[in-house]
Amino acid sequence: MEFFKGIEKIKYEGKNAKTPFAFRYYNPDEVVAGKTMREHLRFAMSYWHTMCAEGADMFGVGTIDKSYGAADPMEQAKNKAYAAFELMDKLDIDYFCFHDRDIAPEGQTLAETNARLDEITALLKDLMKRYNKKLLWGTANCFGNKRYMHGAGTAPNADAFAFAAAQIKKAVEITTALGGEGYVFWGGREGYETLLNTDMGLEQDNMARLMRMTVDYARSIGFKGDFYIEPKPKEPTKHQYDFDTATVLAFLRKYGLDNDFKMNIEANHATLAAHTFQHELRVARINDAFGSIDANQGDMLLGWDTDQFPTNVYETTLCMYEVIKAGGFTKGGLNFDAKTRRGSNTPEDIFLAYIAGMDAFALGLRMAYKIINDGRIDNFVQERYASYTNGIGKKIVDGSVTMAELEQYALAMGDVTTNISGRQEYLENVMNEIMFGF
Ligand code: XUL
Ligand code: CO
Repeated sequence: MEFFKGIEKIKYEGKNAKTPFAFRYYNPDEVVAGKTMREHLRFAMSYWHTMCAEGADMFGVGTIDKSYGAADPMEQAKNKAYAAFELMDKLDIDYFCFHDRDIAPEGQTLAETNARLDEITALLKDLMKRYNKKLLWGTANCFGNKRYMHGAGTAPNADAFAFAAAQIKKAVEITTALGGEGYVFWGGREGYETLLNTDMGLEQDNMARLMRMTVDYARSIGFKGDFYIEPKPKEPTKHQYDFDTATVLAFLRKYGLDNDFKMNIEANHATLAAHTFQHELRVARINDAFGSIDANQGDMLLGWDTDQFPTNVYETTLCMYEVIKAGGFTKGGLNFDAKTRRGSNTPEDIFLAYIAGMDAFALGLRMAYKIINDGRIDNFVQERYASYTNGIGKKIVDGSVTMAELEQYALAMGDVTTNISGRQEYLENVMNEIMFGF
């Protein structure tokens, strides 16, 4: 059965393409700096937004039907899987990401739920082989069900913790069975609404215990992928413990988990934390914790996670600049954690949205290399710190100077007279020139 009738395979047709159903900048097999664009970008489809979400919001019901011609929940789950692979095939996307509950509906009991997961996992395995698709990462939805109303790993109720552990154990098993290259923790309910009822210390200790157990169990069953934490400051909770990259790094180091986890950075989560997307990527990169990306963009006039498809080429360029500087993706990739607007309610809109996002990242990749090859920005930064390469600066960097010696140096100097301009406006114009100079 064909679910997306009338939509052919999307191909690269270049900037003069005649149809909107074509890539203008994403040319999967084109080599850019020694790797194909496909290898650089490692695009992934998010199962939850693309296959499941029907456009409902806090004020209204869905606007697009995602029942895939079936009423029975398991029939629907199967059709959804067929539709997912048709979509990935037509969009030439190599990877996908899912929560356990996206692929199979919960049953009456945990045992029934797990049996359903096994059935769908077997189907996904077949489809992955048939279509040559891979699992970028899996995760467990430990936030949707009401049992997690107070949290999962950070629940005040040990039974909820136990249930979450059982759920994550299964999610790790199916991720491993499908050869997943990663496993994500995103703590949707792992935070608090008020400190008046919260033992923050115990909650965080318990979260760390759950993560340690997960890593140990996953390794014991042969999981070879990377573990990620996906920072987000708030929503649905008022405060989430995985607030931003810096906070997560402190958490990981406190509990000795820093060698086991990297970051899955989401653009819209960065802006909710009042950071730029580039900031979060930079913090991860300089701490050797860059892993994967949830590609989307937020709306700066709205205070929540709008999960829009990324089309802002400045953002994708600065993102790919950081990715390249981090050495590129290893097991991570660009997962479109993005949904079409509620008013963009046709299957065509889903394809057009992915095309927009993929083209925006293809442009970002091309532009990031242009910036790096141009060299003006990198050279400027290098020059700006040149005083640390000799004289007193070198001694500071080498750790071979004392405060008393620095005092002597300052006394002899009189005052700082060597500050040079930061040239921000010039650098912004260099970026414009590189991106738009014809
Ligand atoms: C929520 C979010 C999640 C994670 C996976 O804001 O981004 O979908 O990516 O749980
Ligand atoms: Co996400």
